[in-house]
Amino acid sequence: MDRRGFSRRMMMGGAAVATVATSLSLVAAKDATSADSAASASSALRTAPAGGEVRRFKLYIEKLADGQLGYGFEKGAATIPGPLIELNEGDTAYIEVENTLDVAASLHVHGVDYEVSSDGTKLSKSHVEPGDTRTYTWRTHAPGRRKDGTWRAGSAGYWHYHDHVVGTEHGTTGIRKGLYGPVIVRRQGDILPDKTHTIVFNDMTINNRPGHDSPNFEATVGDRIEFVSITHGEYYHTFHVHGHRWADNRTGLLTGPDDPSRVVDNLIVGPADSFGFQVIAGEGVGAGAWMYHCHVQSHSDMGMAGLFLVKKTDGTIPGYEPHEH
Ligand SMILES: [Cu+2]
Repeated sequence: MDRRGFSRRMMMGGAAVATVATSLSLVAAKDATSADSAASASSALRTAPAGGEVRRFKLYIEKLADGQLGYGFEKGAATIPGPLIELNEGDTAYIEVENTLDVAASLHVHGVDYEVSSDGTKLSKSHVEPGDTRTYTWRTHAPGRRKDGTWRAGSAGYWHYHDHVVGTEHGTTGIRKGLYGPVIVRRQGDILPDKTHTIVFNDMTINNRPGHDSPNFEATVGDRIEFVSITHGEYYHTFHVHGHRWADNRTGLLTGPDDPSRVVDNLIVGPADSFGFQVIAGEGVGAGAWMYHCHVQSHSDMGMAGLFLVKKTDGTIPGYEPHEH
């Protein structure tokens, strides 16, 4: 256990727990001096279990107070982006969608397996009329060899769902007004984060927030933070985070010293792209108000920028004046 893990446990636990953690941490710290520190940290990692479960979700499609649209797990609780749907390879998800709008809407997903009756398009008559409810079925699978010897990819990945009906037969108005959300399918053994944040570049907004009012995301130094990046709308963007890097592969993490994946801190993205990655907040750089933004200069100048607020364990952020942003 490293110092950051120790400090976080101090903050999270009560005094009695903290005392135990202190003595354990000291022993662990001694061992770590002679061992590889990464190996020491990995002993505390949580990983994704095997899939194969049947999962049931209820999604409400709603109009928000400001006229935008959102998906939510509970009535009156719709958000932009919609809630994260997290599955493990092999899971089947039944998603009951209730459309509370006065126009038809749908749920269309990328990346997972579904029959055309769960496509979420008018073309396949798999939309939801106003006031109606429809259950969409998503299946996922682990990778494996086909009978012909070729390799079939698994479902694991950073995907997303969105409306495909409101406004046009491609859901252009629905997406523009906020009907989208993240899907993560994990493979058994994938490292689980402490927290997941979704950042959607939609036209010139981030998560449909107006320019210069983009969402900020908070973490404490040492937290394992997962970001899901999704793009919608009319434009191309580039996704950039200050002070942190990731691997341009399925998980955003290198699997070992010989993993050939390119390490990046900036990726070009276009409509309906999605990817995700994990960072250790402030690793090697410390606490701070780290910007994330679209790196198309005119876009960042128009407000496509927000903050990854990485706090010290005492809750402070060096050099950060909240009112400056
Ligand atoms: Cu941009």
